[in-house]
Amino acid sequence: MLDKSPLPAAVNVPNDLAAHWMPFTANRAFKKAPRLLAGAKDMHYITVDGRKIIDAAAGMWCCNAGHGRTQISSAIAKQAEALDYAPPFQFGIPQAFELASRIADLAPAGLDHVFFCNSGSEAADTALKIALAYHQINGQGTRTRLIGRERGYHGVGFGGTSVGGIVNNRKMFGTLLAGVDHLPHTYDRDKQAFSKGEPEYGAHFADELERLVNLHGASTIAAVIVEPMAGSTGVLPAPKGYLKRLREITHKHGILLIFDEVITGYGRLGFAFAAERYGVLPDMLTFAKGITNGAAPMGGVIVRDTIHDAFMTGPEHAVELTHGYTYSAHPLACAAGLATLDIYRDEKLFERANKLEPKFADAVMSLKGLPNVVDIRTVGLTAGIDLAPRPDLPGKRGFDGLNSAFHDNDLMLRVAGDTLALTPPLIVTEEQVGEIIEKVAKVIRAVA
Ligand code: PXG
Repeated sequence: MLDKSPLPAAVNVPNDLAAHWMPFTANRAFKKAPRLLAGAKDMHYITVDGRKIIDAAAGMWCCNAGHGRTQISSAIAKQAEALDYAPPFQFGIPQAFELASRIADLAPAGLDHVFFCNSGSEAADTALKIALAYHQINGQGTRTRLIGRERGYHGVGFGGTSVGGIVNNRKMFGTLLAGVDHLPHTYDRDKQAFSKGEPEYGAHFADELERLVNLHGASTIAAVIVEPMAGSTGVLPAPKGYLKRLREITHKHGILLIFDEVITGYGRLGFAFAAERYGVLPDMLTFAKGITNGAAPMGGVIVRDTIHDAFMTGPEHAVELTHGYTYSAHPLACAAGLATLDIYRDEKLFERANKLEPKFADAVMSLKGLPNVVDIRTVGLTAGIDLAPRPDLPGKRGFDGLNSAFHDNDLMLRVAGDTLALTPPLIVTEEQVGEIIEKVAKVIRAVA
């Protein structure tokens, strides 16, 4: 029951947790043993009871430059004073144009235009809608089918949920978008277990797209969307050669290729974007999270010049793409984005992640042999550690791990089912990697 009695005059912590229905959270368990945060600086969170928790999750894959970056918070404050809000339809702010140029500059050549929104989910839905609209104005309006991948995650909009491939995210929500199909996921534990970086085995999973083309006909398929590294499903790096092959097949059949780089963008894999790491040029690339270091909501789609230019026809007074959000290119998010990109550049954080990758991979692999560890995968500054599920209660071991980490080991990590995911800020030091791994080892033993 909601406690409506008046609160004491001064409280730091809400004394009633009922009203807030938390997203993607086990609400009842949380409210019995809350994990409440009050502050953050560099590599650490501070809990409401004053404990210092090392952040092995970059918040939620967002805070690549670490926490409490005053350069970003002062940019946001300054912007809020100068211009709180400006309508993004038919009006603009200089910062939005500057940020778009800088993002396009970071992206591989050819990806030159940025459409802003506020989250990864909106970015995925935006990219899918641009794909459909592009084919329509390009005289190929029969191309309406969207292809995702099993175990893919593209947020929670109807488009992203439809092309997504995580059953628990789909099964409660009806029939979703019509005409969607899925590639198989790329994970085969027997052939790939304990791979550092891209597994040797699995490029052929891309050939399944040929099968879908044979089934549906290329002229009905608009786009394929994949994460270069599937994050939410437990860190599945692309097998060697897989993305190149997907590019060849999409190209051959006139199908657009969309990389969802919401997680892999802004340094996570040691490059500005995974497209660069893999030398593959998609037609569109979505981003969010790291663009503002998590300090303000922002997402977007980077679009190939040819696709953008195809829209720039017709009478000049007419809107070219009937899509956008009240908060597209919000001034506070633009300010945060510009300050964040300055930090990434000045501190060479992408290169730093790249250099640290082999040591990080070795450190995580040292957990092999601990109880229930059935696989470990690493790529960039990210790792997934699969724990054998408890036969009676799948997901319970992972959930207990989350709690053991937070309550007993002063560690924040991400959990996907029974997989522990590590994805620390890119400022993490080698010593801190060691500290994180020691704590993770304790967590794994605690849930054995
Ligand atoms: N695409 C990808 C690849 C993502 O990882 C989204 C889209 C959606 O972004 P928004 O901003 O709408 O949430 C994501 C989000 C986890 C975890 O623990 C990952 C995400 C979100 C929450 C938790 O792995 N990714």
